[in-house]
Amino acid sequence: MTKKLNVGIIGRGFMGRAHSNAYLKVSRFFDLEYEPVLKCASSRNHEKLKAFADRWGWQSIETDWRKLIERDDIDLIDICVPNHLHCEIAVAAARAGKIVACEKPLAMNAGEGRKMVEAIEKSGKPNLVWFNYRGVPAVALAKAIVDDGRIGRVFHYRAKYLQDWTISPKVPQGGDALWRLEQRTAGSGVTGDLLAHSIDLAMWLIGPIEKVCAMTETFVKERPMQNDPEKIMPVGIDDACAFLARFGNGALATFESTRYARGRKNQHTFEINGENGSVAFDLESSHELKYFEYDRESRLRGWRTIQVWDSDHPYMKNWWVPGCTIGYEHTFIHLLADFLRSLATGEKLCPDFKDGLATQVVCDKVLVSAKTQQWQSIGD
Ligand code: SOE
Repeated sequence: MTKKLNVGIIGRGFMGRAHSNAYLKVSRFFDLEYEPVLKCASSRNHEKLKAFADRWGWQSIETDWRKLIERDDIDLIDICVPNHLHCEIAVAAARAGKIVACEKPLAMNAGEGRKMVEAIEKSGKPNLVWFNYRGVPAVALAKAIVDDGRIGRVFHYRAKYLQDWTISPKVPQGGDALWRLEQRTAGSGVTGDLLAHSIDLAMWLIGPIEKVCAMTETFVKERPMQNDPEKIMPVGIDDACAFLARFGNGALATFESTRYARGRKNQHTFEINGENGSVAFDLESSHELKYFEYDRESRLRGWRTIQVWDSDHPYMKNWWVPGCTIGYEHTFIHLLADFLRSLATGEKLCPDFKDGLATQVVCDKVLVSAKTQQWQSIGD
């Protein structure tokens, strides 16, 4: 018998759609004890909310998220609103005894993140941060290769997250769609928005980061406000960020992110070099994992490309026949499937608020380092 899990989602933008799709599909493709029910959607604008709820099959709507949290028929609150609202909503939801799922980055800064962890730990309720790229089958395969000890001691980690959509100074900041460009609502720029993904993957794959040394740049210093185009305001976020890192296990890393890499729409890559091998991933070819194994006969040694589309690859047996590729939206479905499984078994299978906080702390230190031009220790 499946148990129903009543979901209340807050936010109806890009992530509201990605998560709604995951709630709709997960039980169709994965055998799970818990089945999400799209119970209620919440956002401020009644007309837009109604259209969103109708399109995705949410059974009811609330224009005030507080009312949603007070409802007894809701088990899980999913937060898909701009970053500046995460903390208040998550703390209220935890106090109301709900399971809480939150989009990344966890918060505006580590201070808020700590409040969120404290509230959820006090409630004892399961929690999730949607670091969806852990759900890419090729990334999960890289994790299995590293965990199996196949590449041995890790020396290097190299990550890039590149986009190009903010190059024009005419792109406004703020409002519904462009809140990621406004410091008040986003907290930071590429550091919180994109590098948070890279940092989460790096720490999941390799272990904790010990110290960082960063530089950032804001190439476009002023932008019009989306809701008031006559108003030109300074830009407070980082457009680009690059940092060096040293891991606790001694590995060295470089991370780079920008929204000014012309031609790169969402290129998210990492390469890990170990004593006995290397793995490399590029989201632009998301069904592939490059793997180099050192212990082969030297004449035959070389990088190979694993097509991660077979039924014994992570998550793939739940989809189509081998060779049929899957895409971006599936990463959310996979994370959700793991989370629902963890609700049944009590195992930790997903990034939680504590992981979100660990990434947030690194993001904060990266920004401090860029400002002070000094190395920053993560533990301080
Ligand atoms: C930014 O453009 C963005 O939408 C991020 O906010 C997402 O987390 C990333 O996965 C895709 O790019």
